[in-house]
Amino acid sequence: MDLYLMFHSVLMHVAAALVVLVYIPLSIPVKLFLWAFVKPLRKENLRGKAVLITGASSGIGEELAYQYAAQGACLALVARRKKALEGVAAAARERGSPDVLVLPADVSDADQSRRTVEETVAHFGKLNHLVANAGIWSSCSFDEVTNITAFTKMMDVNFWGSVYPTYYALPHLKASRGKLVVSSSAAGTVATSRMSFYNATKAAQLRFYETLRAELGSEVGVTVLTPGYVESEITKGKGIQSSGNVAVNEEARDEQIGVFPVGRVAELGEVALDGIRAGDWYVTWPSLFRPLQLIGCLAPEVMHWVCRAMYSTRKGGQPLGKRVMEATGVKRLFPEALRRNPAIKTEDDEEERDGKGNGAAKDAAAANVLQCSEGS
Ligand SMILES: NC(=O)c1ccc[n+]([C@@H]2O[C@H](COP(=O)([O-])OP(=O)(O)OC[C@H]3O[C@@H](n4cnc5c(N)ncnc54)[C@H](OP(=O)(O)O)[C@@H]3O)[C@@H](O)[C@H]2O)c1
Ligand SMILES: *[C@@H]1O[C@H](CO)[C@@H](O)[C@H](O)[C@H]1NC(C)=O
Ligand SMILES: CC(=O)N[C@H]1CO[C@H](CO)[C@@H](O)[C@@H]1O
Repeated sequence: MDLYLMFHSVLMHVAAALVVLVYIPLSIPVKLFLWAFVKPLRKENLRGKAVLITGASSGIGEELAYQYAAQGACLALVARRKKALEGVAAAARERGSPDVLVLPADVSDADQSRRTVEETVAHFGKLNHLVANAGIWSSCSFDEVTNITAFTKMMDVNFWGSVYPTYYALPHLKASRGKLVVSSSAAGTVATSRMSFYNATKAAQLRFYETLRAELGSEVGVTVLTPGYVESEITKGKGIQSSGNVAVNEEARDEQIGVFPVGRVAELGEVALDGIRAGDWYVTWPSLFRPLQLIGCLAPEVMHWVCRAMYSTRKGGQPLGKRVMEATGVKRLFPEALRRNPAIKTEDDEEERDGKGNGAAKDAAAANVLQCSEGS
C-alpha cells in the first residue's frame, strides 16, 4: 500500500514538473495565437439575448447592465433597492436595451432567487446569461469583531446569493447554451489581511464555479470575474463593521486600500463584457492584480510579509499602507466619484413619498455593509 501511494505521489510530482517544463512553454504560443486571431472572431452577439444581473442597483452590476444594454441585450435587474434599480433600468433603456425588467429581491433567500429567474423566463421566454454579482464587503481584523454571528450574512449573500440563482437558472441556461458569469474577487485568490470573511466567501464562490465549469463542460460557459479594487459603493467604504452593523466607513476603506489604485468601473465593465462575449474563463482587472495571484501561488511567504508590513498595526497607530497613502497623496488618484461623493444610494425619498418611513429599505441599503467595531 505504501508503495502504491508512493508511486502515485511520484506520478503527481512528475505531472507537475511536466506542466511547468513542457505544457507552459508549448501552450503560451498557442494561447497567444488564439488571443490574437481566434478570439476577436468569436465574440457572442448579444442583441435580443435575455440577461439576468443580480446586484444591479450600483457599482459593477450597474455598469455591466449598461454594457449589456449597449449591445442590445434585454435585461432583468435584481437587487433589494427598487428605486435605485428603476434608475438603472431607465439609463439602460437609454443606452439601447430593448426591454428591461426590474425585480427587487434578496438573493440570499432561495425563494426570492427562484422567483427572479421564473419571472425573467416568463417575460422573455428564455434566459441566455446569468450574472451573479450581488455582494457585500467587510474590512476588519478578525480580533476586532464584536458580533461574530452577524458575519454569517456575508456567506449568505456572497456565496449562497450566487448559488441560489445559479441553481434555478441552470436548466434555462442549458436550454439556451448560455453563460454563467460570477463576480468573485482578486481577494478570493490571494491572502489579504483584514478581509478574512470576505476572502473566504470569494474563495468559496471561486472554487464552486470552477467545479461547476468542469461539471458543465461546453454546455454552459462559466466566466469568473476576479476584479481588484474598482469604484463602487464597496470602495466608497460600505460594508459590515466589526459590530456586525452595515455602514459606510471611509477610514477602514483607506486602511484597506492603502496605496493600491482603484480602477474606473466603466473600464472594468468594458473589459469584463469583452471577456464574457469571448467565453474567457477569468477576467482580472485592473491588470496589476494578475501578477499578485502568481506571487501568492509561487511565494506565499512574500504575500505574507507584504500583508504584515502593509496592514499590521502592532506598533500602534495606522497601518503602513494608509500612512504611505496620506504622505504621498495617492488618494488624489482615486476615481472622481470616490473622492467627491461618498453618498451611497438610499431609498429615503421613496419612503417619504409613501409616508411609510418604516426604514426597511434603508435597513436593506445599510445592510450591505458590515462594520468591524462599534462606533466606527
Ligand atoms: N468594487 C470592488 O473593488 C470589487 C472588487 C472585487 C470584487 N467585487 C465584487 O463585485 C460585486 C459587486 O460589488 P460592487 O463593488 O459593485 O459593490 P456595490 O456597489 O456595493 O454593489 C453591490 C450590489 O449587490 C447588491 N446586493 C447586496 N446584497 C444583496 C442581497 N442580499 N440581495 C440582492 N442584492 C444584493 C446591492 O444592491 P442592494 O443594496 O440594492 O440590494 C448592489 O447592487 C460583489 O460581489 C463584490 O464582492 C468588487
Ligand atoms: C449580532 O448580530 C445578529 C445578526 O445580525 C443579531 O441578530 C444580534 O442581535 C446581534 N447581537 C448583538 C449583541 O448586537
Ligand atoms: C487571508 C486569507 O484567508 N487568504 C486566503 C484567501 O483565499 C485563498 C483561497 O483562494 C487562500 O489561499 C488565502 O490564504
